[in-house]
Amino acid sequence: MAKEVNIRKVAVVGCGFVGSTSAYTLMQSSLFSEMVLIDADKARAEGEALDIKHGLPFAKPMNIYAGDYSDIADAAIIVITAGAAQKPGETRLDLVKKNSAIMKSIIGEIKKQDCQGILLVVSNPVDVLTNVALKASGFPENRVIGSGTVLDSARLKYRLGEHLSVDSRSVHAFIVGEHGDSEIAVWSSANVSGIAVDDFCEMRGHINHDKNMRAIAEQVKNSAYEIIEKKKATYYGIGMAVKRICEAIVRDEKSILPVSSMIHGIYGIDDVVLSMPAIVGKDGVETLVPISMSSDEVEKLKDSAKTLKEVLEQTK
Ligand code: 6V0
Repeated sequence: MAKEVNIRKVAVVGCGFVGSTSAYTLMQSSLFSEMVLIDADKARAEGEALDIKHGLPFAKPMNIYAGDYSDIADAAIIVITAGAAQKPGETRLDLVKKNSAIMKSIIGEIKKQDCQGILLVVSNPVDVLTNVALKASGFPENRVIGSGTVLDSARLKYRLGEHLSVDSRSVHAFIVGEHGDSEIAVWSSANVSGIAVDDFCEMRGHINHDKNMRAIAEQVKNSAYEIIEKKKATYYGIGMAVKRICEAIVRDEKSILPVSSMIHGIYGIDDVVLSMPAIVGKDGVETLVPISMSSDEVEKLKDSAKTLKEVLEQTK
């Protein structure tokens, strides 16, 4: 019989840069009282658990340990960050075959435990791997989420906040579609505390909207490549994004986050996993929020869905 879910327990599978940073961020969040770390390299998981534990006297008590798959049976959230990372010059989609095989093997282990928790996929290409995880696990669609464009949207908010000299938390803007090269910045609904982004730009003395917005969207899209070029991996921003998604789930916040999930029939897009704003709470994705998009943005979203479907085909 399936073990009852412990809402205060999280598992992190894959303890490289992203997994260990997510674990460190989760330790500081006080969201959980138990965290199990799993990695193909057991010594790595043990080392990370030990290192993170030494921060506990400065945080809240918590049981952190390196374990194996039998320890995840009652975890409320299983964060999957295992896989090969993007190399300089390599697109996220180049990683697809390598990481699909890893994902299938991990899901096979998770299935054996009859878990009732939520799968939060972070490994790239995240949309494709969330799809792989969904199909391989047989879990209901609401319980299989990808971190999607939560990170990209944060990068966009950050850049816009910087451009407009305003707190990035007052910027409301989404990147949707693929977490990657075909992602779309939804300018048509972007606003700063209810003021349309173009109007706010004018208020701050910026007049060249189209040029500026295009440049900002490009910077956001290329920021992972830039960081990888400079420091080999990205992990702080995604660590915070993982914490934010876990928070929405554990506290049943019903927050609107652009996580990656299975799409059925939005703008004619069907049976593909990509990011759209969604209400996220204790059951994972509760429902999608169909924000208004211009016809040009919708066309780009359809192209993004097509790209993802084609890549998914390559995994078969
Ligand atoms: P890393 O530092 O190489 O860590 C990967 C870890 O996975 C290593 O510790 C491996 O031992 C472990 N691993 C490999 N295979 C298995 C397995 N079968 N079971 C358990 N553990 C395994 O990579 P890094 O942490 O930098 O990146 C991890 C993944 O996150 C990559 O796919 C990145 O592309 C992806 N990212 C996703 C982001 C997002 O926004 N979704 C952002 C940044 C990175």
